[in-house]
Amino acid sequence: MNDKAIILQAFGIGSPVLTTASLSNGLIHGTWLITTAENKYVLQQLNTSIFTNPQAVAENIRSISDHLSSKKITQPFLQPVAAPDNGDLLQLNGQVYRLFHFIHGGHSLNSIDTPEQAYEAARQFGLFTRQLHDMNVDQLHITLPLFHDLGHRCEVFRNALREGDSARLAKASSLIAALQQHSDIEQQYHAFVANPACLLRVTHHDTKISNVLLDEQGKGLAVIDLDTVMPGYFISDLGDMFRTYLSPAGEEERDLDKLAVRPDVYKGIVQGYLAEMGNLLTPTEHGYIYFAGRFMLYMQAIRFLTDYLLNDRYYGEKYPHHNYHRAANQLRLLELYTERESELQ
Ligand code: GN1
Ligand code: MG
Repeated sequence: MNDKAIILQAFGIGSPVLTTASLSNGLIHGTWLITTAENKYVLQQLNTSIFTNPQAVAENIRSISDHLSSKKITQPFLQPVAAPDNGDLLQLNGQVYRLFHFIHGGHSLNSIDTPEQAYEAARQFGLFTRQLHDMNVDQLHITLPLFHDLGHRCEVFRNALREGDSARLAKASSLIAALQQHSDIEQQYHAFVANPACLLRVTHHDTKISNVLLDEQGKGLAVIDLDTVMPGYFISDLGDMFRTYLSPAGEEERDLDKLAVRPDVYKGIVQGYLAEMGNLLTPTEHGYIYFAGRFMLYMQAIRFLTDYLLNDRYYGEKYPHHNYHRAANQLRLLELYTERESELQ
């Protein structure tokens, strides 16, 4: 019996494992599609150095799943398989695993080609927050403290400017200076969170396109990867869609001339998100729609650059200076986005 079959058996699934295929394209966990004689499952080995409290993550996913079940919605959603004696987690040979029922009839994309795809994806993330609107956000654990707290990210960045690797600080000097041109984003962020009309909601916090399932007709089916679902602000979800959908070339692209901001995709994202959330957002929040993109691009550029200066502790690197190039990419996209402000607004 291979290791995946042993894990499934430990989850109480005796049906023989026919195939296992790696599904990983995220940076954090290991993910496999497991097909048994009777069913399909998604197995994940959790990265517990990033999610140091996997139990809290599992409890959040269970609360959301239970809340959606209680609403008798017809749309599929992510359902964890209970482990025998430890909530939804299985500990085996020093590793932590979880298992989900596979959502049938869905596929995910790795990039956005059309405004319609952007609309469908954005609508799914809007629907997710809307369907959980009547859930008390305080019921959710904060699984990654300060995750999208831009003030905190900027503090850590400023610390890296003092204590980071000196050769890397020298290499990144013009990138650092160019990023500092956008420090107004931090002030705007503080004004946003201090405003009582900007509300904490059930927020996904990782709205990249591969986290949405579409059906065969290309219509939105479900959102997946609920690890970072926590109380948060709509600018995180909307902003990460701008960050990851607007450009035909993604965050790994090193040829910065391939980056672009597509206004028709911007429109698709906004219309899709507002189709679900338009009535729930406060008038003040409506005024921060464009800002959401600046917020997330700036924060991701800062996160990659901080990691570069601190020798890639968090994201790792697949080639020399990888996080430098990722940061340069996000900064360039931020500049392109900022140039088109009046048109996008
Ligand atoms: C990480 O592993 P993945 O791709 O789901 C990160 C996100 C970043 C993203 C950048 C928990 O997400 O916040 O935006 O990389 N997730 C965590 O590619 O740090
Ligand atoms: Mg993720």
